[in-house]
Amino acid sequence: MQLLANTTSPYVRIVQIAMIEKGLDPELIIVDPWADDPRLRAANVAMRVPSLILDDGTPLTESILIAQWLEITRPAPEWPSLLGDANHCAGILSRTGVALGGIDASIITLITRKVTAPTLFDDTPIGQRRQRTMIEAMNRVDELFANADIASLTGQAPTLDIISAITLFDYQQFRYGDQPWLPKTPRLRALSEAMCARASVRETLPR
Ligand SMILES: N[C@@H](CCC(=O)N[C@@H](CS)C(=O)NCC(=O)O)C(=O)O
Repeated sequence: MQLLANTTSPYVRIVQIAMIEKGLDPELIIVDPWADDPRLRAANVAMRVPSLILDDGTPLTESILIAQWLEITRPAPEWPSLLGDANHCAGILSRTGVALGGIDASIITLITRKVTAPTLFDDTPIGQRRQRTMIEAMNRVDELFANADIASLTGQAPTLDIISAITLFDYQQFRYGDQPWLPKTPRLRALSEAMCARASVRETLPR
C-alpha cells in the first residue's frame, strides 16, 4: 500500500493517525500536491493528498472515504473503531463534522490566498466568513470536549471526532498560531497535548 502524502495536510494526518491505530503502515510517498506529479494525477483526479493506493492498485481518495474503507476492512472488535458503536456513532460523526468544517475553512483560506494575491483573501466578505468558521469551529469543538476525561482518552485509540479535533487544533497552531483572532481553546489544547502520548498523534504533527 502506498500513501501519497505531504507533511502538512490535515487530511493526510487524519488518515495517517487512523491507519496507524488500525495497525497499518503504508509506504509513505511524499508529493507536492501543487506540482503536476504524475503519480498523484493518476491516483486522484482532483490531484490532492491524501491518496491511498491499495496493494491491488485501487486508488482511494478523500480522507473520510479512506476512513470508511479502514472501518470496513479493519473492523472492531479486532481493531479499534473510528466511529464507535450504534449508540455513540451519531455523536462521533457530529463532532467530526464540526472539526472538518473548521479544517475545510482553514485550507480554503490558504488556497484562495494564492488566487486573490496581492489582495488578502481574508479581507474579502467570503474570507471573513471562512475566518469566522475557523473561530466558531474551534470554539465549538473546545466546548464539545468540555466534559471529556482527557486522561482516560489517551489510553485508547482515538475515534474520528478526536482525531479530527486535535488535527484541527494542531493545524491552526501551525498555520495561524501568530494571529490575534485565533481562539485560545484551552480544553482542545489540553486534549491535543495529552493525545501526543500516542505515537500515531506525536509522529504525525504538521511540519
Ligand atoms: N476533501 C479532501 C481534501 C484534500 C485536500 O484538500 N488536500 C490538499 C492539501 S491539504 C491538497 O492536496 N490540495 C491540492 C489542490 O487542491 O490542488 C480530503 O478529505 O481528502
